Amino acid sequence: MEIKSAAFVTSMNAYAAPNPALPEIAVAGKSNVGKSSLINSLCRRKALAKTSATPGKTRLINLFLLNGEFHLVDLPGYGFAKVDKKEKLRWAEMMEGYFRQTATLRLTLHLVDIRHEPTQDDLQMNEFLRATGQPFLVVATKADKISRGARMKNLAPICRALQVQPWQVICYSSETNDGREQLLEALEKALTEPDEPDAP
Ligand SMILES: Nc1nc2c(ncn2[C@@H]2O[C@H](COP(=O)(O)OP(=O)(O)O)[C@@H](O)[C@H]2O)c(=O)[nH]1
Ligand SMILES: [Mg+2]
Repeated sequence: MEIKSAAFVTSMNAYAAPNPALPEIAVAGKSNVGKSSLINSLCRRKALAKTSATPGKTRLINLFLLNGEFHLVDLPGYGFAKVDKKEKLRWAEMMEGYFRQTATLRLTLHLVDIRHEPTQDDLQMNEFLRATGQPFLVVATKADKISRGARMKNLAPICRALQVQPWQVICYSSETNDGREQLLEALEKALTEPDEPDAP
């Protein structure tokens, strides 16, 4: 799949199904893991999604329209240490509301930093995706920050924690666009074969 066009649609405090309700791909992960950067890299745009060196900035659900065909949903990040209880609750309500109300979600990209073991929050996100039966794909971000040789070693604890196989994880770099083709293929598959039944 090629990304021929990408446009910002809207920012929402609480998810309301857009009209028209196109297929959706959601991007979830910790604050600062590289969600906005991945969206920009995927769309080959410098500042379509706002990136920030300061974690915890994106506290809204941002919607982007790609190829006029599907929505990319930039979900608010979690795990930002400085937020208070009220803010955490607000985050949980937004996320819960999103997954409850979206009827067209095809795939959630769960981003984790390739350099670190998943946090308690990452594990909770993983459990949530499994519990709700959402198809998800683990994307290990900032792959340019380690050597290629170190990838497998770094992936091992990530795979163990998130209960996926190394070959199911896409290593991604928004700096070098490494992993971009592989991710586009996965998106195309998710968008064109949404109801593929599980193997018997
Ligand atoms: N080296 C490197 N830095 C990255 C990559 N992705 C994101 N970053 C940096 O990490 C910080 C947070 O990125 P951002 O996309 O705003 O994270 P978000 O909070 O998950 O949306 C920014 O300073 C980015 O420049 C990557 O693939 N490689
Ligand atoms: Mg962001």
